[in-house]
Amino acid sequence: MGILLSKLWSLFTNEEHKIIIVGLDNAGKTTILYQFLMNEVVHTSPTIGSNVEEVVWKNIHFLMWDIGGQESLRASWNTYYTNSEFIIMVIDSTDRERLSVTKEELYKMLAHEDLRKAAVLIYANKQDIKGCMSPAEISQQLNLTTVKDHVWHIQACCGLTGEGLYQGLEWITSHIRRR
Ligand SMILES: Nc1nc2c(ncn2[C@@H]2O[C@H](COP(=O)(O)OP(=O)(O)OP(=O)(O)O)[C@@H](O)[C@H]2O)c(=O)[nH]1
Ligand SMILES: [Mg+2]
Repeated sequence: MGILLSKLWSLFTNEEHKIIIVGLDNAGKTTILYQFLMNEVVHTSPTIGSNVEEVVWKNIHFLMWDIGGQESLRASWNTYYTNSEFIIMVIDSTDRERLSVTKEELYKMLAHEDLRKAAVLIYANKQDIKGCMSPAEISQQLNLTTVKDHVWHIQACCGLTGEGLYQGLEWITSHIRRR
């Protein structure tokens, strides 16, 4: 009964869930953030620093931090980690050359104390481009099945059309409800 009441309480108090959106430059993070906010494609330029927006979906409030992915900015990603419940890692599925760099960044994050309890949603973005890597291929290259200390999920998507984005958010939502 106590758990039920506290769940109901959290639904009505509009408690905010902090999400950090990370990934290499040009992956599509800002495009995805504004798809969630406005359901449209905005013109983006490389993010210096971060963008933060509140997104409400199915009555759940998310505070989404979109962090610049350029190499010089990656060292400061950790300043955003505190209280993050979810990591959304966006991958440009055409960028085969840099998947190993993404992998390095992912495992660095998973080992970080502040993200110990964070769940990870990986967006295999740019699925509209012919010849891109499939989620299965990305998952294999990143060795995701060996990740046991974090809950994770990989979702194919297209930031331009919005396809797959809400399926990812649905996974996040169901994770929140299960807790
Ligand atoms: N074809 C295609 N292009 C996309 C998709 N998502 C984003 N883009 C394009 O990719 C480019 C980079 O997108 P951004 O959203 O600015 O990338 P970012 O990850 O925020 O990059 P940084 O801010 O530098 O870290 C833009 O030209 C987008 O229009 C997609 O699903 N398909
Ligand atoms: Mg950006």
